[in-house]
Amino acid sequence: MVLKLHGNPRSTCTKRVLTVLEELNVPYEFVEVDFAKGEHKSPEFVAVQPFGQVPYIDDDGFKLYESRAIARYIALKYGGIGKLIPDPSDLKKTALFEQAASVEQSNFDAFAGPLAYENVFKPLFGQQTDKAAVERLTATLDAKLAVYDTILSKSKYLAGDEITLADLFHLPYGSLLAVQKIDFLESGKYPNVARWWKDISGRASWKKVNA
Ligand SMILES: N[C@@H](CCC(=O)N[C@@H](CS)C(=O)NCC(=O)O)C(=O)O
Repeated sequence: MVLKLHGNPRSTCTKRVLTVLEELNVPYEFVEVDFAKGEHKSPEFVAVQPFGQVPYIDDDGFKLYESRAIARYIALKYGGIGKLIPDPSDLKKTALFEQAASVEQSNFDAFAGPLAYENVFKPLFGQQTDKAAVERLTATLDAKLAVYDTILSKSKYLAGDEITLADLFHLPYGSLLAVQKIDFLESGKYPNVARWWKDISGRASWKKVNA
């Protein structure tokens, strides 16, 4: 049975998984979860994803949630050895990959996610943006990307010279920065970041998912 992805096409976390499926040409069926109808809070949904959030996958009866865990599972099962994620038997390469993946969650998502919440999602729901929070988050993200620039001056991608999931994980919230007119990824203020961002955001997989 083909892998089923239960998600919402506008959700950043769903897009994170879709990008990996497209990148690796994995056949899948998309099952749209209707937020407006509250389908993600239904008892059947919460029985699989206890937080009532998208996405989750059903791979021939094996159900898994958390977009980054799903991405790792898909890459290891369908990607072939060493594609987007190192061969698990290579301890040092795997450790460097996990370091980069952790950097994304701790130093990017932790600020770019709340920024998108303030500037993009709150207005959509008729809520007031907290301007002080935006200022604080923007300044922190700026400082974090200065460090990214140093890391990316030494290697092509975050975990070395090969692209991995750790790079792709940045795409959904990274793309929302431009929507907010926050141009740290593109302006050239951080030239190595700009080179890296142009590379990963130009991939056919992401272009398709973000179309
Ligand atoms: N850490 C989770 C986060 C999941 C998440 O926050 N999903 C959002 C969409 S991107 C959602 O379902 N929001 C609706 C809600 O929380 O009620 C993951 O990466 O899968």
